[in-house]
Amino acid sequence: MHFDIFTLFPGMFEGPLRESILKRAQERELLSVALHNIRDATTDRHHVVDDYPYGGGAGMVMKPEPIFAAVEAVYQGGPIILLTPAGRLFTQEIAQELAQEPRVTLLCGHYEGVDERVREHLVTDELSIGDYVLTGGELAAMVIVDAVSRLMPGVLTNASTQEESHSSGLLEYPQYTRPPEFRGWRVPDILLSGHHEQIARWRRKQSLRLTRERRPDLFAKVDVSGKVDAKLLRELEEEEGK
Ligand code: JCQ
Repeated sequence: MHFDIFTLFPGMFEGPLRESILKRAQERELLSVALHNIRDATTDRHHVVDDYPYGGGAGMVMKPEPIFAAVEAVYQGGPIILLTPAGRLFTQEIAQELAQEPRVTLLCGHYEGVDERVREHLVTDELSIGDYVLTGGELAAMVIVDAVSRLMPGVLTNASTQEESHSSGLLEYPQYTRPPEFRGWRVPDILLSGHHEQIARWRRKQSLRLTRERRPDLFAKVDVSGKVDAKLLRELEEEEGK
């Protein structure tokens, strides 16, 4: 999979892309990321990328010409995504859809925003990573590259990403490692027992408990009508003295 990222600050991506799993995915040619500096597509003497907003007001707006020129010089198809607080909320489901695409273009806005003609006539999708305002779209773009890349076949060598939180719709169960006792705090006996069926049941129960408690919004969307889940939920209610 190939990402083209258009930004005024390509250096912001170097740390995250040069470490750990994303670095390995690039070395193994499962992932490629091309960083394009929008300023390189300016044609004026002073390489101006922003200008005052028509109608007045605070801040600057990114000019349309260098953005169109930069994207059109390399574009070979696929979605052109603007990162913006005004976008559709980025979810695991959208990450799964983007992981099917051979090429994705990410456009990082700065200043007070980008000229509306970029949104209307270049961008195909607008995504938000959450209800807060960043100094620019770069960190949001990095979140998308990370969440999508780890879903591509071969990028994660361990753990099936199918059985994890947000694909099942439930939060992850608690994890423990050695030692079995630390400062007097014991690992639950069931996890040391080697009874795989009982361990799976304990984990499912913990996921149900945690999701119901912390994320009632997610819990409401999960189908818990099956025999096993119904029994686990009755046990939880019993334990809680309900
Ligand atoms: C992305 N959640 C927050 C900030 C304007 C394109 O216009 C703008 C873009 C930004 C950067 O993105 C975010 C963001 N998801 O702040 C203001």
